[in-house]
Amino acid sequence: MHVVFVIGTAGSGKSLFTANFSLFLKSKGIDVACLNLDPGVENLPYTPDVDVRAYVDVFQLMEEYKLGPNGALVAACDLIAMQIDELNREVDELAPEYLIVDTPGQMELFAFRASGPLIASELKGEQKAILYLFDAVFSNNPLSFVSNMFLSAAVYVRFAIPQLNLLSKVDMLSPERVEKILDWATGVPRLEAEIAQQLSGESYLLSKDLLRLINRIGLNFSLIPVSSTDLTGYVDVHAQLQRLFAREEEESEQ
Ligand SMILES: Nc1nc2c(ncn2[C@@H]2O[C@H](COP(=O)(O)OP(=O)(O)OP(=O)(O)O)[C@@H](O)[C@H]2O)c(=O)[nH]1
Ligand SMILES: [Mg+2]
Repeated sequence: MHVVFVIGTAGSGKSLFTANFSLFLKSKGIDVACLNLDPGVENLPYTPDVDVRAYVDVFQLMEEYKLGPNGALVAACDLIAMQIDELNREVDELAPEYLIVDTPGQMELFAFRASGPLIASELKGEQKAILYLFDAVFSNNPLSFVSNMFLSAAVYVRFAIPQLNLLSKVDMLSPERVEKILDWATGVPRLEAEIAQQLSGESYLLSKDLLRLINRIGLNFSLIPVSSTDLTGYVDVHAQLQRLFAREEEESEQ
């Protein structure tokens, strides 16, 4: 089983991507299941095959422990980690080829607390990958783009799972803007030049240093442009996932 975690900032398109990418894989004859890990979501654009909301009720937590919405979400994510055997049992029964995992809207809940990486490592699956979504609208300026690179790098460091970076919602920008962002992703000097144009003094030096640091870590930020309304880029995401899983398999056999 291939497990694919879909992670990204709030509203970056995780749930719609989960919905449509799973339909895309099904149309290729692949057996797919969707797991919803977002305990606070009210409406989903797909029917999850496994749903954490069956195990934790955010509204009940708010009532019972007198928590606010964020406190209840934090508690819910920690409780999910305790239900991992149940989730694995449900997934085992389905035994899909691909399990697409839609993660909580508030990325920090999943990525930066202990429960997220624990859930990711305890979920069964021979091979795992993360798809990190760069929201195109939120990346449409060099400084926001660098912030997103940092978030993506932080996710990579937290999970230590092979990761692909996607530029989501590309239909919301002009093709020229999309090209520009894709170009920043692979050309740090060009991104640096844009930052130099927009900033000066301390802010410029700090951003430049941060960017060089990310570059030195050697992460690959080349982005796969996707749109979940036009369904563009899905073929590429699937191809790159297959390559990534094949590489993992080869490495595990060595
Ligand atoms: N135009 C456009 N809109 C999109 C795309 N993907 C998602 N959206 C819209 O963006 C909004 C947020 O999408 P979701 O899929 O709910 O994003 P999410 O990351 O799951 O959001 P949270 O879980 O609330 O953080 C919805 O209104 C979607 O219809 C896309 O590719 N293009
Ligand atoms: Mg969502």
